[in-house]
Amino acid sequence: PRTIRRDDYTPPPFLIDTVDLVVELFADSAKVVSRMAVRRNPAAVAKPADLVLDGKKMDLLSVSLDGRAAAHEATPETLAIRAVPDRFTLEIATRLRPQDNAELTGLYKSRDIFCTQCEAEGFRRITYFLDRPDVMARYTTRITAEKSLAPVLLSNGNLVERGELDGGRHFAVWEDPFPKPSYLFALVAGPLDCLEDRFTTRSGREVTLRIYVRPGDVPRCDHAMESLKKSMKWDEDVYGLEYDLDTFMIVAIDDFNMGAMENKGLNVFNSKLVLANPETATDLDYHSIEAVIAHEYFHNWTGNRVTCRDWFQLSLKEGLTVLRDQQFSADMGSAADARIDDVRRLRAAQFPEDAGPMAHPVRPDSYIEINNFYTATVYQKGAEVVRMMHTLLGPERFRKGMDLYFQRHDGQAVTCDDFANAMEDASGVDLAQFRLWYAQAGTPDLKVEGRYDAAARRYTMTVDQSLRRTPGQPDKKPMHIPLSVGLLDGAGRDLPLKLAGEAAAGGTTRVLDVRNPRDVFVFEDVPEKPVASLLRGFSAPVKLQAPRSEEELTFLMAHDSDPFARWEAGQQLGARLILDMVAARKAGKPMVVPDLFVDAIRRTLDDQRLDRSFIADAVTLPGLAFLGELMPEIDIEGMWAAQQRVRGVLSQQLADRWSSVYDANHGSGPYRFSPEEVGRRRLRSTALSYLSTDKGEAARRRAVEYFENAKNMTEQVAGLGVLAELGGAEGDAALGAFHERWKGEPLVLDKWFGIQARTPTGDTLQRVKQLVDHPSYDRKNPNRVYSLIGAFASGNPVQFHAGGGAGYRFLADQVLATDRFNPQVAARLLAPLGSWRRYDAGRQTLMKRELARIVAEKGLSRDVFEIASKSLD
Ligand code: DPP
Ligand code: ZN
Repeated sequence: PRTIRRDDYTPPPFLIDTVDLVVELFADSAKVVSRMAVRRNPAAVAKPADLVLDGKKMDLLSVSLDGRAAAHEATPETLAIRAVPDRFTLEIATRLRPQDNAELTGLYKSRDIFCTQCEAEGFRRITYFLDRPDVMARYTTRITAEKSLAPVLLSNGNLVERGELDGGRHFAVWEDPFPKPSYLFALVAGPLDCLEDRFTTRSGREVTLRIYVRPGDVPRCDHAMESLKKSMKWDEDVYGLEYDLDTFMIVAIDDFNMGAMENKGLNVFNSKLVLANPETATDLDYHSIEAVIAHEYFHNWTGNRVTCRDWFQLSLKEGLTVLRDQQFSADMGSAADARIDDVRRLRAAQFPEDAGPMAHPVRPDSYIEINNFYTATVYQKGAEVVRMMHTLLGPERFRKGMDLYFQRHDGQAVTCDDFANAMEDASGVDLAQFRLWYAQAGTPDLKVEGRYDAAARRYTMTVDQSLRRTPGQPDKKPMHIPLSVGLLDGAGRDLPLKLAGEAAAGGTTRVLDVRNPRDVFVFEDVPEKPVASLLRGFSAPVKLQAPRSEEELTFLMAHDSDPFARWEAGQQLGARLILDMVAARKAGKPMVVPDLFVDAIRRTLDDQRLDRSFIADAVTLPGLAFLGELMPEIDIEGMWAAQQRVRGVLSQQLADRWSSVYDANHGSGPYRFSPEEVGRRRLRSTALSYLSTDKGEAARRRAVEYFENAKNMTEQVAGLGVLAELGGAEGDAALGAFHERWKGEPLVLDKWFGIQARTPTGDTLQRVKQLVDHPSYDRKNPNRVYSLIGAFASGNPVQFHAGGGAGYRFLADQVLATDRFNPQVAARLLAPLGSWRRYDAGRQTLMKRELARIVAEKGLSRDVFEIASKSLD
């Protein structure tokens, strides 16, 4: 397969100004006629005689140029129109079979609903086109279908006409006034009901909002609709950005490879990110729905009005839009929890990616299959990069930069550099070195040491940065890293900060510009030896090493005024002692949990000033993915044993606390999705989980009671998770009861699959294998696959890496089977095998063996080939 390189970019030789599509839908096929106004691009470098369009997996019926037959030649992935004039109308007819399209890209059927997914390169499966984001056209779409089969016909933009046709058919014509790249095209047709609402923009535009779902699901759309209205208001308030069409539509689809898609005026969503009521959706679902509705809505400006020049610039829209949805979530709930959540995710998914064979810059340099680059690096680290600009510029100048970006580039397809230029020009802040964040892969290591000179009342902070080599990038340059710090006095109060050379102290949190392999920062007029609070708010996506004593960390846990840093101190302390225990275990010594840690957790539980979500975050031990990243060689059994030991000790020694937390947070009244109520439920289920650690009779009784009395899905799932881990008769009974109750609700059963796949104890692999054959499982539905196979391979390291390679073999078998019909999903499953270098020699051999078996397979997709082969390199 061919490698596509960023440096090879050239402007398109032709432009397409308008596209008139006629899509006729039938039970067993679809016919598409596309009429395009094409002209040569004056900015093109080359002047080829032929127009070469992208296209695959369809039947070409006819081609005509200015109404006459045109000389053309088709290959499996292109269509060349010979010797074309400078300006012409091209008409192409194709036939496709949406009902056989299991790749879920292009035009496909999700049960009885026709829908499309065109990002990144799906439009070329609908018709031949210049399927690249820098070709922007105005679309008119006429859809026809049998009325009884597809009463609702939708596409982008505004509905301009609809009516009846002969033979029980009908039609609708949609016109999108905004030029857009083909990846934002969408079409939906089928039996759908909708929830309708209105929103008035601040300049007085009346917008009709519609959420389309399967008949019967309308009562589950209220939360999505509220989330949409909040998002629209927030974008006006915070960024001055208004919606620009008369209608905004969301459609929920059951078979969807990703979370959701921001098609202009017609967002298509995975139904799990739309449908919610308290009986079927958890707090986490409510939260995800709010965040993803916001994300896709925000794309209307950051992605649609201003789009990407080429797919290497994907983070231009994704990093920026993730940052915007993170800011939104922070404003809707607790900012501290939101930030902790962002960082947890980054560390669990992106840090391992940055340390593995698929490590790539936020703006990648090459790819074989672009679908493999919708990654944690492009999304989450990309958001961190934009957030760092926000930190360096401050909120006002950042907003000026955004305004300038839209002023300059509205209606254009641009690059990450264009974005950085706008930020730089609007603020006057030099971002030359900062741009390395787009170019260099890998997570920087930051070493910070402090020294206090009592006589001079001076505190000196020495910061060393380094960046390890990553594939294709052996040598790295020093980065520009914003390091946010504070200094605490002996009573835990923030000291005013004055850097050497400054006339007066300014503020208690300062952002230091780290730019060199070593930087030294001197704070003056420091009255006593301070405790440094480092990387406040997680001001940069780095791994921080600082030689702080356990006492200093517990001090920060109790006093730091920055909630992120306060939480982080606990995580660092927890990680340190777990890793010490792993080392002790390996050396055949006992694993000891120091009293200091137990005391610190007890103080956190007793601190009346903290909100419940924060307490729940703070008493949750660092996860295995995060811990693994801190080890030279990942010792799964060691980490698991140590983590369980700490849990056991906390469970025993703080038993009275867990009991009282559990009792005090019982809650009453109907379900509400509010930060307070979510926090209460989280804290209570965290306590339940600690209370269940000993697996005793009392614990089992309590868990059963909690599960059986659950008043909403959040509590049911929490109870089921605990019972599944406890196992035995209670575990089986609860799993059986849950399935019996929810067998008609696939989205709820995903939780059932997921809990079983993530159970760290028992014979999980055997169970997962049985579940693959369960009548409620559907190997063609991405949500089922991610819930079962994905959860096992990515969410259950203890079991995945156990059993002498049986988990690896199972995953490889699933990848190969899935690759035959859905390469995107198959490639996503594969990631855990790529981390083989991080394990012991025995596991390395076993993991590589499976990767080699995959690479050797005939007829492998580009998607899976790229990940598997790069993983072996
Ligand atoms: N562009 C989508 C998103 O919003 C992904 N397909 O992330
Ligand atoms: Zn996005």
